[in-house]
Amino acid sequence: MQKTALLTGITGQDGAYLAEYLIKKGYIVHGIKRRASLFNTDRIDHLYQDPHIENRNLILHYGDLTDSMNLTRIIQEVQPDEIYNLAAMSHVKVSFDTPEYTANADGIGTLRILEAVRLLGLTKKTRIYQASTSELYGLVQEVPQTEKTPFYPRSPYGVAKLYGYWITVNYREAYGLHASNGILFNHESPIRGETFVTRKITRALARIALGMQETLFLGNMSSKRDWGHAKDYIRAMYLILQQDEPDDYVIATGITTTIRDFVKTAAAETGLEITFAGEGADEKGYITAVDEKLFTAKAGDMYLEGIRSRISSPGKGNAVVAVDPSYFRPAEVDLLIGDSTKAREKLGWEPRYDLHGLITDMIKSDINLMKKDRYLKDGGYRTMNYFE
Ligand code: NDP
Ligand code: GDR
Repeated sequence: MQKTALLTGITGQDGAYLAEYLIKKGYIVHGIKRRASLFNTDRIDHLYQDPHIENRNLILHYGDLTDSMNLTRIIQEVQPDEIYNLAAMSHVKVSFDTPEYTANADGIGTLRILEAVRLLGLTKKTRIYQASTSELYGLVQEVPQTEKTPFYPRSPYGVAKLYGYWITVNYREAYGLHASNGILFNHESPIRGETFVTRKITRALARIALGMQETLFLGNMSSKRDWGHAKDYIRAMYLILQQDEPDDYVIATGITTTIRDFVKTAAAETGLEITFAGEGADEKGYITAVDEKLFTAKAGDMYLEGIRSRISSPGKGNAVVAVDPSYFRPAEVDLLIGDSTKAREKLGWEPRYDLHGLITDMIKSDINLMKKDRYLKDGGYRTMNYFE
């Protein structure tokens, strides 16, 4: 029997990878996209089929997590075997600017889906995956974090997701729904949103290498994150819904790295040695050496002269990384490191990428992307400024 899945947030990073994965497994995938003034289906364009052809395996519906009637109607029409609730206002810093909307979409949005499944009499048929997050741990109460570590969210996003987590548990216990939380630690990829720190770094380094950007401005470079590859993490979502019993699982690599070290490693991947000098808001990063052979292989020899001119001693010359305190958060999550023993033992889940593999993938893709911009610019065509 061909299975049907409904994905909220299908236009996002995880939605795009999961849709591709499920289609390859033979699913019919339905997705909810928001109405936007521009096309917002870039990440799933390669899967998208002309709506005029029959027997499509990817079908999109307009919708929004803040609209119960819309969600109920779509769930009724689709009668999904599995729902993956991936939609969210997912930016922690932005959640401080839009706390009410974040609570509505990320918190109550989860309730709307659970309640629609219940009201439509689908409790026995439809399994639900809730995209929970390591941001629940916030001010961490234990290192590393497991399924048993108490939560202490530190942002409107984290608090909204806390509601999403518990309402999922509550519907499971109260109504017997097959509803599970994946407590996923940060996961990144070449299609990660451009304003999350890893992608911001890999894109900026690619632009610096090609002579298109002077400086990368960052916020707190001392926080530590447990970063995995999104391709590995969407496999865990699928496995969670294939279990006989619903449950909650931590998905993480178990290795944590500072933002500063991510910058250094991503730069090294491009052939650039970055050395930091200074403290706090005055900390800056300088290109102190170039591995010309590696740089040529990654970026091309036509950019060598430009990058040589950026070499300087730490503390002197023109920095390529600087701090902009406007990126600091009103409350920060300093350290995340997950223990995914339960997922490894019960789901048989293992990540295939390590941090180095993730960075290689992201840098390669961003250099390609920025080369396209560079050619367009050199040809006199308009390109985006990408100001955040
Ligand atoms: P993205 O920000 O890339 O994607 C979010 C998706 O949600 C997009 O499709 C977006 O649409 C959609 N969306 C946002 N608001 C609404 C709304 N009100 N109604 C309907 N759709 C909406 O996130 P990721 O793919 O990285 O993450 C997927 C989920 O996992 C999110 O819930 C996130 O909070 C959670 N998570 C992510 C982690 C990570 O490291 N990536 C870790 C742990 C949890 P549009 O494209 O139009 O903006
Ligand atoms: P996070 O990811 O908040 O962990 O949430 P993000 O990449 O935004 O920040 C990680 C850390 O980097 C620091 N930082 C910066 N962050 C951004 N975005 N921009 C900067 O310039 C910058 N400089 C330093 C941050 O302060 C933070 O400490 C992500 C999202 O995907 C959530 O949806 C998800 O739930 C969690 O990961 C797990």
